[in-house]
Amino acid sequence: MAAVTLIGSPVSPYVRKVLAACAIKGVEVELDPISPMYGNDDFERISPLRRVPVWIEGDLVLCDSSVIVQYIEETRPGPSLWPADPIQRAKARWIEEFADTRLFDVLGWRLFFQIALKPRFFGTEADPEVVEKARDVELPQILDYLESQTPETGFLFGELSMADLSVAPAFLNARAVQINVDPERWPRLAAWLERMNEETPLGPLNKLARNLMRTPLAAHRDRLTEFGLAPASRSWMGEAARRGPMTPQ
Ligand SMILES: N[C@@H](CCC(=O)N[C@@H](CS)C(=O)NCC(=O)O)C(=O)O
Repeated sequence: MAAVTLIGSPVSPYVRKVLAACAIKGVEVELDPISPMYGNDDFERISPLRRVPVWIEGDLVLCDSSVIVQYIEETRPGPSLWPADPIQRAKARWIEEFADTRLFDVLGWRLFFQIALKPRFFGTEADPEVVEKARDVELPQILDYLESQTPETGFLFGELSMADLSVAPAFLNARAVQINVDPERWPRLAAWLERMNEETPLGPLNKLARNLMRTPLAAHRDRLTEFGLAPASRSWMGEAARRGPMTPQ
């Protein structure tokens, strides 16, 4: 199999999702840890939505974390990334879909992007109405639902699966903007998030993401080796931040 390059900063929950899948399957990748906003013209040619992660393996270019993870599952030996039972597997795929859409809309776009990235990359302040509604109305509804799906012990479907690794990463980004899961109100979810950090490959990746959040973009490549990841031999990073076709205002 050809060497793999993965484009995307581990600050992205979707990139950590793919890196966690690689860790479980023992797949080695070279990483170009760019923020998608800083992708250059070549990046836009291979990622028409200007989004990360992007997987490059020889002539194959894949966009979208779910597509990439499915490809890893189907082409690599090692432990399965999904529950064996078809009913459990279908339910796990729904949780992945919920995480990639509704959960990320609120934690990623309406909280982390608004509060942390918009001012830093585009010089515009967060919209307080968007942030307040996301924090006080939308997020509690999501957390109530996830609490109802979370067991007291173990992982969402018993063994660790992509369901867990799709939901958990964005909570780190939320925590970076002081949005936490109250353990009094959502005890199972809060305890499961601890287990995800302490007992799964997501823990070290979260540590790397926290480190990168405090590091200037230009120095991100240098941090990878400290965390056991290989930097890619080329980069798709451009000069200035640009919005993609689906970046919110
Ligand atoms: N459904 C996609 C979503 C990927 C995504 O939204 N990635 C974010 C980073 S966390 C991104 O690249 N955003 C840039 C933009 O939309 O402008 C996936 O699962 O990979």
